[in-house]
Amino acid sequence: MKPAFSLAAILLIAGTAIHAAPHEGSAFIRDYDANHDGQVTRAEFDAGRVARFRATDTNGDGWVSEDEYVAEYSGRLEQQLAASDRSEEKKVEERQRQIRQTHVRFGVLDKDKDGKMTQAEYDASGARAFAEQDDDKDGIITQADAAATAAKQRAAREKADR
Ligand SMILES: [Ca+2]
Ligand SMILES: [Ca+2]
Ligand SMILES: [Ca+2]
Repeated sequence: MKPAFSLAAILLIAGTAIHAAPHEGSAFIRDYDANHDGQVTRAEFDAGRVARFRATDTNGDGWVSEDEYVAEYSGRLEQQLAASDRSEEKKVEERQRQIRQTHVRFGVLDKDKDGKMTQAEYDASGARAFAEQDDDKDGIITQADAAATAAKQRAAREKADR
């Protein structure tokens, strides 16, 4: 198996599995739809990523450490878990799984393995996430794109769970 494939698989499973339940809607669209028209353009996404990188770099030194990365993700995860109607037991499992995956993801995204995620490394991961969400590849993430992607991710995750 080529390394590029396992990277894609990790991102696919780890990136958005938390909002796989259809009634919870698309976290991707909720996160990046700045003008609230129900879809995400590339411009909205890029602006959102820049803002998120700055917010994640809590000590403002220009790069994101593993601790900063996990802390930022953990904050969003807790919001999603709070909004979810799953049982507490399931939430504990989900939390452990997601945090573990987030550490793995940091290691994968930190391409030169210096423990620092630069804006360029962060942007590369964002570009992949956008492409993955844009099911019909027209450069805009609509609810239909998000639903199609969520269905694929559910299938991938069920496979990974087996
Ligand atoms: Ca929008
Ligand atoms: Ca930092
Ligand atoms: Ca699209």
